[in-house]
Amino acid sequence: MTELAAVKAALKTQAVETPSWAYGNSGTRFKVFAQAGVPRDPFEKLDDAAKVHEFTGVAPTVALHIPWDRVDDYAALAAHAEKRGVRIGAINSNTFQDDAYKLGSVCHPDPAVRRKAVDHLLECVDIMDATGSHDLKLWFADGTNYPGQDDVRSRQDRLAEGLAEVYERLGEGQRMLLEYKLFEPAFYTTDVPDWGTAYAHCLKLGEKAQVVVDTGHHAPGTNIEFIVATLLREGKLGGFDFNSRFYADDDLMVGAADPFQLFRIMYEVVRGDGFTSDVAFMLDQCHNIEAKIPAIIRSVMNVQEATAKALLVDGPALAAAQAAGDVLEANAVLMDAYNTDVRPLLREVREEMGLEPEPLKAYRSCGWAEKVVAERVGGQQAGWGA
Ligand code: LRH
Ligand code: MN
Ligand code: MN
Repeated sequence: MTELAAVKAALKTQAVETPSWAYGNSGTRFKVFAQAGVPRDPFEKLDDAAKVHEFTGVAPTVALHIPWDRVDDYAALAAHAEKRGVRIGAINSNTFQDDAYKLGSVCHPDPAVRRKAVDHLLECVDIMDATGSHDLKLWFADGTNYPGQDDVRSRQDRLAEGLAEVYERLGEGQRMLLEYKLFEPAFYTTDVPDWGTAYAHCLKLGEKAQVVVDTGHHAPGTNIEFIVATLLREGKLGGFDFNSRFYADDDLMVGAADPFQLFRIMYEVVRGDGFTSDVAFMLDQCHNIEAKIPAIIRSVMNVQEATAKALLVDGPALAAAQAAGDVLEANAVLMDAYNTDVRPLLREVREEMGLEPEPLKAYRSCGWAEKVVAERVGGQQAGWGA
């Protein structure tokens, strides 16, 4: 295979998972701007996700968030996905929107609340069984607002205990993906604030536990690609929640705020064989003011463009420059790849996949947006922000 053929082959097998909640109405804590035609239930979210896959060819799975996507019959939901040409991806737990969770969920000082939280996580594994999903994605809003509010060490013990119970329940081929976040909603301590804490818990739990890097969950200036490289080296990178941030957890389209950072991350993924291992490339975004399906298509394309550039890095030239201590040349090799216009290459890749070369143009002219605006009245909110 020529080098270019190998790049194209990698791009064709890329899989970006889209989040069900990105298809629903969402907003900030100040206002949810409702849009016409948004899905009214999880089945319709899958219909929209299928459109993203139809026009990009690389978005075959859809993450669910429970209870936002609660249905009576999960097997029916999975069958619906299959009929539309997509599959159910990660099951995201939600232990942050019940009154009971004011002081935390799995780290709560009251064992009854911890029980409720762990039961919810176990329910999520049941949903994985019913839908064929193999990833349980855990993010905890747990933390404290004031020094002294609770014992930091005891909270870690409670977390470890809860995670261990859920870990034991995982079946063959199922994973637990633990996501960290620096702050919010807790403002003093967060119980899983960083990759180190997530890594320590995952290491203790075992092979089926891995870390999720949400690109919006770091302090400004954090070198995320270094974290990616480290986790990959340790076999502990389970996946990404991709999005962009300008300030905090902004959940904007990935690659919008800092495409160079996305390229650097994807380069470490390529360098660490992340494409051949089981890393889940998920989006975790909210489209508050922009049209949702086109925004998700744009996001998938942004990931593709960063990936294409990362794949184009001239590895031998880079290694030679690095070995020679040629700082400027090494940097130039990387920047050459970053500055390549990969859009013609991606148009070619799509045509070879039997797709329209311009996914956004193709989507806009397919009539889906007009159809759902006419048919769907009373779109569902993504779950928060009201
Ligand atoms: C938390 C988070 C986590 C949740 C999602 C809705 O900020 O990133 O992944 O499940 O947002
Ligand atoms: Mn996330
Ligand atoms: Mn987030």
